[in-house]
Amino acid sequence: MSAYEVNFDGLVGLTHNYAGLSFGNVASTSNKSLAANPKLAALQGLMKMKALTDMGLKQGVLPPQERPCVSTLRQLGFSGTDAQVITQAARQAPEILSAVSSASSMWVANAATVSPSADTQDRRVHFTVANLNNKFHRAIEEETTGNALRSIFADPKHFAHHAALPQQAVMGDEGAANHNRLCRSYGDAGVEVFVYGRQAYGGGAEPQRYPARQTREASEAIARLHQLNPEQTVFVQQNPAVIDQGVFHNDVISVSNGPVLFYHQEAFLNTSAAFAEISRKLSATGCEFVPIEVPGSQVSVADAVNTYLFNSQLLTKADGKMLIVVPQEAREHNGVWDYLSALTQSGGPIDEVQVFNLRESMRNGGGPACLRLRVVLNEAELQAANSHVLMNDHVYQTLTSWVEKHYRDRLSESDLADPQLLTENWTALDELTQILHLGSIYPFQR
Ligand code: SUG
Repeated sequence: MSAYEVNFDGLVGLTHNYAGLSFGNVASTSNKSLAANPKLAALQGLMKMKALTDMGLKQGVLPPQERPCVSTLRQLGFSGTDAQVITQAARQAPEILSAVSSASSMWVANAATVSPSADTQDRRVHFTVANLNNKFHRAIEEETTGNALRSIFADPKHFAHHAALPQQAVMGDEGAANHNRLCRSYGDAGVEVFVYGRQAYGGGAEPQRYPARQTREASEAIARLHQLNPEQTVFVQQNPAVIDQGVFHNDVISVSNGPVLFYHQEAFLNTSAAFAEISRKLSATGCEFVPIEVPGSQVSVADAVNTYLFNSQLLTKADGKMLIVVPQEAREHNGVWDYLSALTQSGGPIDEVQVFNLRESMRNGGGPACLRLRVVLNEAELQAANSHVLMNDHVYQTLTSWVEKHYRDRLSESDLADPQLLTENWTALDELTQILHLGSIYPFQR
């Protein structure tokens, strides 16, 4: 059956700031305390969504979260009015206030793992919300993420929603950022490739410097929940040495689309065994695997981390060829740009590059691919989803005006102590749930 890849981008939240919360994510820690511009960040994201929509691609939007998260602060013992809760937290535990104020849900590649109905036994689209267990500021995203996904994909005839895995390091799960799907075309059965950073039980190689956020145990649990056919599922370990160089998610070192896997030479452990398995399983679905390896001699792992070459989007165009969407940083690096220019002229499947300025998000380690969650939907599933979250001229104009009206153009960590920021958030998000017809998805609305 024919199907579309719909890219749902996370709308940047009103508290976007640089708090240095993500140990192992080089951009996050090295830009700590820089002043951020939430308005610009949100507009940069919307411009990407609009441009891809204008190219005829299907694009949706996912809402930001309620931040600061007062309910988490109350859970941690702060009390009184909402304003008092924030003031107390700012005085007694500024790190905690900072964590519960992060706009990190914008990186929706970490919202959930999604399996299209063509791969699942009950022929429904399956979603498992990521527990994001490795970072406190992200582990508190799961409830609202689940509410948003269940609101947008509501019909149980087409959509199955699973709760996040248990909040424990053994089950550390970072969602679609560590999940690739290979297929002939989107509606065909494909091979789902789960990339994990470590195996919690049974030992094996692990990074020494930075955390491996995804475990094999979590990936296997998701494959079971999604009723995937073991003959169409592959588990591959990410190379621990690249995690130690700042590759905190697999989507910082590889990206897939259709039969193509675009990856760095050092991305995986035991690459040849893994690729033989992928190739065998994919060919059983009638599709030939097309790996495109970038050698370390042309692009180093450090260059990949600094430019986010692999945190790109590979998108299929109307003519069947692929477009690669990269951040401005990849354009500004001579070696990486030379590589991209040669790639698009090589006669291979990727024949066009588009560059976007996403600097506000990039400074926190979030490139084009971090900002989007891929959801493959057939026509009936697309009809069943909430159409108000799909991007078009009207939605773009409405959201742009909404951002212009509600967002600050400067935010630093000290501003998080201002209780007025909470009021601004609630007012804006209440309006947003009406624009996008989401219902009451936020704790403050319940
Ligand atoms: O989880 N950064 C995010 C970036 C997520 C990128 N996503 C993907 N690669 N798919 C993270 O590390 C930084 C927040 C701060 O420091 O203020 C942050 O959470």
